[in-house]
Amino acid sequence: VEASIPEPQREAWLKHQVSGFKDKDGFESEVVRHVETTLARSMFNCDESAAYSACSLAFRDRLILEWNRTQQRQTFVDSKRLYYLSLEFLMGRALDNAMLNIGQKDTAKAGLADLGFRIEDVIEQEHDAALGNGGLGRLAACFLDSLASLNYPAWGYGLRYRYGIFKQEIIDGYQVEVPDYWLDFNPWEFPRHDVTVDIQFFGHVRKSTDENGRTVAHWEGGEIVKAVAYDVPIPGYATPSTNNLRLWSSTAASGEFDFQKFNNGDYESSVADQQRAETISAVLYPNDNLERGKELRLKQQYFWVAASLYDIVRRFKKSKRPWKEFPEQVAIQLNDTHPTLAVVELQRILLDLEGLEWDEAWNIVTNTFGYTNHTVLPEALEKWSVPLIQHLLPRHLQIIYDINLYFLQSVERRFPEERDLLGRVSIIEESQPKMVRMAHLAIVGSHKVNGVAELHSDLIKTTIFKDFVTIFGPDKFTNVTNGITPRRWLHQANPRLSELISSKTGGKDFLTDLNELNKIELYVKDKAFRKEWADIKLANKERLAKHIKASAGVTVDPTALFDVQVKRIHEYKRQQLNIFGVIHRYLTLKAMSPEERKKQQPRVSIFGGKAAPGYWMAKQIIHLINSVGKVVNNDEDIGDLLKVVFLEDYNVSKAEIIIPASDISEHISTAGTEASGTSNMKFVLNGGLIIGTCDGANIEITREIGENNIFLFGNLAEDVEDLRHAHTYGTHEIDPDLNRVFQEIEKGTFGSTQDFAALISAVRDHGDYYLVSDDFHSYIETQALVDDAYRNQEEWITKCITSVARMGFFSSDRCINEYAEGIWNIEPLRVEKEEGA
Ligand code: NBY
Repeated sequence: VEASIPEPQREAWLKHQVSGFKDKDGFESEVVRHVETTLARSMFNCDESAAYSACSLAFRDRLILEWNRTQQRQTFVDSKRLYYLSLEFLMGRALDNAMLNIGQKDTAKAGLADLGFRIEDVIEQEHDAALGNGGLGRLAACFLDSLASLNYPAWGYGLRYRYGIFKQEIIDGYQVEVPDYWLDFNPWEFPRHDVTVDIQFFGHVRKSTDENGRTVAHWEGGEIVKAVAYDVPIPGYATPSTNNLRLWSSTAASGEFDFQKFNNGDYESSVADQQRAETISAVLYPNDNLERGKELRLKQQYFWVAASLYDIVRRFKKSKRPWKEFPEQVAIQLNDTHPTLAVVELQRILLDLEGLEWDEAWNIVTNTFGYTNHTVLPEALEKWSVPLIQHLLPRHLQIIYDINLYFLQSVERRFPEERDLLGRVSIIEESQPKMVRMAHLAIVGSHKVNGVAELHSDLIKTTIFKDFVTIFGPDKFTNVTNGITPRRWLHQANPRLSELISSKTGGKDFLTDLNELNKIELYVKDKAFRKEWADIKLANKERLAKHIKASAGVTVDPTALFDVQVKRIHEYKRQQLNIFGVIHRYLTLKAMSPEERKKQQPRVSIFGGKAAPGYWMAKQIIHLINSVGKVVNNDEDIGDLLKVVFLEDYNVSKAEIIIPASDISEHISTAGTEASGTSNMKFVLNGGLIIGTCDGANIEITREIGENNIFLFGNLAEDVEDLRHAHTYGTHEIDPDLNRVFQEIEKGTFGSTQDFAALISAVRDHGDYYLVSDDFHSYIETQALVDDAYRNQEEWITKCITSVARMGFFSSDRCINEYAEGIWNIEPLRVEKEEGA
């Protein structure tokens, strides 16, 4: 149906064109209007939550107008678009970000004050949009901010989970998971009940022959679930460009079957069908870096991928271009292997529905996709069982087999001598049951494959994907080092530091060109600048100290060294190394005379992060941290010399409080296991130093800021294999200091020894896979260097300022420009600023 208004009537539309609020007065009247009409309340029952809702709606109205103009412009120019497919978008709060990106936070602050509210309290009302696990999901959110800020035509596609990542409660020192129902009232989404796609599952494949003698496959039967689009506007910073994040929600298809059941009086089963359909988008899987092969997860993946591709193809077909131009109009990036079925689905559309020949279709497919790998951990590499795919997606399995056949044939022709090569690179693993290796499928189906930091990109080329480099050549494999958005992670999270920087760099340009930060290096010796710098850090630490008191009940001294490790709890990230080090510190302090103790640097060890609900070892680590805290924090010999805090429910909005308050943060993964890390960048950007291993982006951070400004320790990635081999086949000597720590735990100093036995035996008896003992001594020594360095506050501040000045490289703007040029081949498209806005 043509929905466009005919020419003669358009004048009426133009005459009544809507525009958002322009100033404080306009803002206030929008807020009052929303309170009184949209929310049906009044000044007699307007609490902070209502103020939040109304304020958000006022901003949302503005955003959607710019969204409309951006989308119209993109449709009109019809240039190439990027589609970023990610099962996770860890957005955090939207209101503060929208106010800052639009440049109207001061307006809102004054307006809210007139209406009787403090803007900070209003911002605090918002529930985090927590549709992600950790780094991978937050990276997607930073990318959306940069894409919009750089005016790239780009959409994100994801799932609208009813429950985001669980809320973490700490009860008696243990993690307890509570569901995160966040959609009660979400002013940031626009339901598009008119944008729906029917998604098919199960059924069978029938083959027929068309008039040209060509075999045609028909996927028939099975069941249909309906995908409904929800759009979230993504504002660019200091630009009218507003991109779209489209999230799909599942619901029952209102097909004949339902009606029949209903008419037959089978009301219960028609409700059950509805519920079963809604289950698909109900919950985010809470595993990071672990794949578990659940059927519902595969359903999620296909549901989301099929809906997104249908949408993308529908948009392309409107342009009436020939199919071969598809890759000139469309770039699709696969955020890890989670959306890899998109490769198969596009091939199916072109082959079965559009009637293209295999080779022509496959050419289009491979020129469209790019694949980003985020891990080398074997347990995180996705595999799906062949029988499961056969059952759920019978036609897709056939296509996967055909892709594999043609791929292996070409490999065999080129490497006839290499008998083992075929088995190693095959998309199908010949196990029992057979498995589809999603990373292999993603590589074969894409024109570029990238890692997320230099070391990681080198590692995938020399280890897990080595054979594919031989087959496709080295140019297919590339690196794009991760980045973070300075808008959220500096300007929003640390407004005073942002203000100080802008006063020295000549305005806010550093927020769109982060290399401008290097100008502050000129002020590294400026007394007033340094004083203000130190004041800001202290104020941020005071704010965190208040939060620690309120949430964990622990009193901490804001002048102590704040040592922070916040990230998902995982053995490879080695929170156990950190807590063993804390115990070592405690024992060392206990052994000192009171006089000696007075000379020691006071420290607060702050932990935060969620363990996957099924990851027992990670949960034991949390329990140990809390148990150590309970003992240390109540030891009168120790006092303020050492406090140990576990902050409950680490998420994006808590990160915005924690990160600006750190003096040192820990990024201490076993070398070669952390693909990049992105919080390392956030901490340094906020004037904190880091202690870390030679892993992920730590290496490039060192290169940028200088090795005098970072505390590196531990074995190198190149030595890990040999060390592990020695643990298993040689004698495994545990570091003596670490052994003392183990003995103390086993004495029961920190309570129930049973729970902690597994943490100890992983190191002592089971091969110490993560090299905790090998790195322990070097870690303890380096922590002592941190204490010494911190005592020299003048030197310390110099290190901090110098580091911040050199962090320009780690903007996600740089990162997105690299993708745009090297992988997506897309150009910015500016939208003119609206008259009078
Ligand atoms: O991606 C992280 C990496 O660990 C980190 O080093 C990197 O900086 C970041 C961005 O590139 N990976 C990550 O967060 N992965 C997940 O959250 C994740 C989630 C689900 C699954 C696997 C990994 N899964 O298979 O279900």
